[in-house]
Amino acid sequence: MIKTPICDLIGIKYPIFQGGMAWIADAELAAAVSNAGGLGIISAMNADGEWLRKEIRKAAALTEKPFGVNIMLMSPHVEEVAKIVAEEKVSVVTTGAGNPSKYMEAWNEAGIKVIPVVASTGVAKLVTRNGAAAVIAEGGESGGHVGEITTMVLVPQVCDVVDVPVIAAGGIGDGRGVAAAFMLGACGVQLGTRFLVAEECNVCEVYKNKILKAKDIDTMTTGKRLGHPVRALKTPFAREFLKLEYDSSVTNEELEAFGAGSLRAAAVLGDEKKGSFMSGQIAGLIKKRQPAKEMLEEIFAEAEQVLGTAGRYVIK
Ligand code: TUI
Repeated sequence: MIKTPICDLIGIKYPIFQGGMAWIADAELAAAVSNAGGLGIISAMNADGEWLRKEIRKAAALTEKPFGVNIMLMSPHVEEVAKIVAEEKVSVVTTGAGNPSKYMEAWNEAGIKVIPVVASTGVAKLVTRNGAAAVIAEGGESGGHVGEITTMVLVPQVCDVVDVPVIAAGGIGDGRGVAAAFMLGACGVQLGTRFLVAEECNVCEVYKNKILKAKDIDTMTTGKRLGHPVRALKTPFAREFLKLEYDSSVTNEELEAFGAGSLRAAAVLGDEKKGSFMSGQIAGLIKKRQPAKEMLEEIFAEAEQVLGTAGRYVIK
């Protein structure tokens, strides 16, 4: 059996979070992951507060286990959703794409465990000083909005500067990745891409099939020019975005407009020309659809087996 400090902190069986993927991580996926023993997370994405309130209540009706909400700090509705998570008293709030410090006092007062995603040691130290219960150190192998530093490099450095539990994210897709994260000092993991092919994930079939077919080199990052690089599968849309990004006659506003609605176009419509199929580099490792429960059982059985052999090159 594997049990780490994050299991006790949150009240979960397996030390695994499901990433809060915009347009994808809904109440059904979150509840399925929580029921399976991990921490399911609803993405507040760019939706308004009332949508989120309904989704939180839907998840609460589907599971008695703890679940979380991910707040994307670039959302136009961030102030409203920040209030609603406190009113609804969700167990955990994770944040992404920015510094959540200004909301943290209110969330902590509401009894929420605040676990920000960080992409650098600087932000890790800052959020910990401001009351983070744990941090998710996310490397640039991840899908979606990414930082520069890889998981291998980021996780041990974050572990060295904070005294709260560290969850590793980015490039983890199976039990070997979980074991490696533990070796780097993390006591939990967050996976996004693998959950895209969970039976309970409502993302469209086109998206799931693209993940299942992807190879190691099939993702790319775009959007550096706009200050928010995004990793996604190499599709006609992503290649066109990169072309426009390198074209100095295209303004940033035009580039933003080209990208608007692209995540919904991928997740809901499966549109190759307009859709941004955000995915981590680990997609190449993901080969089968499974119910969330089976996925978690398989990942942790493998982690246990791998960790059992961790000392094999140590000569005494
Ligand atoms: O947030 C994510 N992944 C996301 S958000 C998203 S929606 C979106 N769509 C288009 C453009 C931009 C966003 C899709 N995927 N992951 C967590 C994450 N957070 N990765 C990196 C960071 C991060 C970056 C800077 C966290 C903190 C940070 O702090 C800088 C600062 O001081 O503001």
